[in-house]
Amino acid sequence: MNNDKWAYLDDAMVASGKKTIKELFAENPNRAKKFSLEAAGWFLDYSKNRVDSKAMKALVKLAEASNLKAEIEKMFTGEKINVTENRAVLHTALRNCDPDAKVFVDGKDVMPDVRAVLAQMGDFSDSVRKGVWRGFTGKKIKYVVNIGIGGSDLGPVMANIALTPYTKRSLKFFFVSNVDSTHLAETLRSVKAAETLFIVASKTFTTQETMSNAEAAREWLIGKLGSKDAVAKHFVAVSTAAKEVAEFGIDTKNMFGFWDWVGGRYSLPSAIGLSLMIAIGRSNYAKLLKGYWKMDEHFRTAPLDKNMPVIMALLGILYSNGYGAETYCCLPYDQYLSRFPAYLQQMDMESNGKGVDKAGNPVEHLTGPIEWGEPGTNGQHSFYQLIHQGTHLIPCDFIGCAKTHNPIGDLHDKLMANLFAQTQALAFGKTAEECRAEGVPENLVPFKTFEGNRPTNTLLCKELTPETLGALVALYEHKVFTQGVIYDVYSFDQWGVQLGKVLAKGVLADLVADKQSMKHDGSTNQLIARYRKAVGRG
Ligand code: G6Q
Repeated sequence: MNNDKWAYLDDAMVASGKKTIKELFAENPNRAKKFSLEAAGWFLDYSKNRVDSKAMKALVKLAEASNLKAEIEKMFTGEKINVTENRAVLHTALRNCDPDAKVFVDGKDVMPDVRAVLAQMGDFSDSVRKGVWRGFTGKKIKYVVNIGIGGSDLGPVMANIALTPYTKRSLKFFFVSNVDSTHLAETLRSVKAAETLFIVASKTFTTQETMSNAEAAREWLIGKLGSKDAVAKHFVAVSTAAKEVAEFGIDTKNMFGFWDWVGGRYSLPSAIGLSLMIAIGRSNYAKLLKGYWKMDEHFRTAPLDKNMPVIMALLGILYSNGYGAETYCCLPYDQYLSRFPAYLQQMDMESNGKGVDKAGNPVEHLTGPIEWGEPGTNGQHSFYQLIHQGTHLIPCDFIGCAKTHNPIGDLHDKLMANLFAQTQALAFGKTAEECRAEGVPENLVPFKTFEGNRPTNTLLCKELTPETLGALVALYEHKVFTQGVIYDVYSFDQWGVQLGKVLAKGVLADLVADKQSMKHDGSTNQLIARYRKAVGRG
């Protein structure tokens, strides 16, 4: 890896720091056109950023010096780029819509298996949607409960909400993730056992939260329907672990497989999307995959300086490592995208939240940002104040759709007006002179002045559809990939998640033991003792 590559970021900073966004627009009236591009149904306007052509060129050099093109090819062609887990990274194969495509892992073409599972999911979804699949007592399925956590939950939840207009409204969907019994209990209060299908979604089929919830749901079902035989009619599994699935009591005929080369947070287009396919139907699901694929193709083939995920990645690096911005904000102006920021949070923070480079040395730069966000316009009435006038620099992505699925009067015009106006206010601010010209009393001028020069991207599509949603997810996946390549970190492992899991086992043993071991640190021992006393085990 070329360590001198960071000099390109210095070059970009020199160019970037020369003029404010306002000055850049004054200098070049065609700026908006120049710093915009289209891909896979999305339009990106990145003109309200602190960049000119020079800065962008230097940033693209940073990507080139990181061998980005070669790294992209390694991912798409199944090289084992997830080195610490010795795995290929092939979520792109899941949505490869080319009927002749072949993608090899260890000399085996994975595409026939990908297509076979998709067909199996399609047949199953059809049978649930059409009422052919019946529960133990012969009733049709009305409630679908996905039990999974992390990558086996966040994608299905996000997409189920995002594609609500495409869902079969007579079916009700629930997602149970938390090992907090309230999550399962409240869900079970809303469903009827004889009409409920549980999808146990777990790549490993060993995750504590998911297996505990699945076992509790199984006991509840058996209790309600009075027979163990009911399990086969009300439980299916999405997993890579056939043995564990069979041990749970699920017929492996009703297991939908995927592979170790699908990372949890990248698994929405795998069988993990089964609940979504049941909700929106197989043809809409195919459109979702097509959207992903279009963005995949764009990412793989477009030159770096016209490549949407690459440009967004480079701008992110400019602000984090050039300007020291530690956070990044995603602001969808579409209620259906309300869980998109949470979904992105896992995608980005679990992928690039790493402190050592590929050689195992501590990194000397910031890696993945702290991601957060809320749908607009709600955020405008809470945290936007800090983005406008606070001391932190917070680059933001604004996401909007030209058409709404729910036209009511002029509400959508108002929503979009707010989106555009926010990016305007952040970029151009308001000077003291402008305040005075408006008659703002002198003592209030400092408070009503907006510095501006706050960078934003605006992403627009015609309408939120399965296809545009797929493309949007792929856009961010590849942005995160690009940043990981430039940061020189392994983006596809998540060792940081493991430690807490292991320690929780030791703590649990102490919570339920006859006698507390006192083998932990002073604070943890005290907390355990307090808990034990409160629940009568003291
Ligand atoms: C995602 C992570 C993590 C994972 C969950 C659930 O990339 O690996 O969020 O998805 O821990 O794992 P299982 O699907 O194995 O239950």
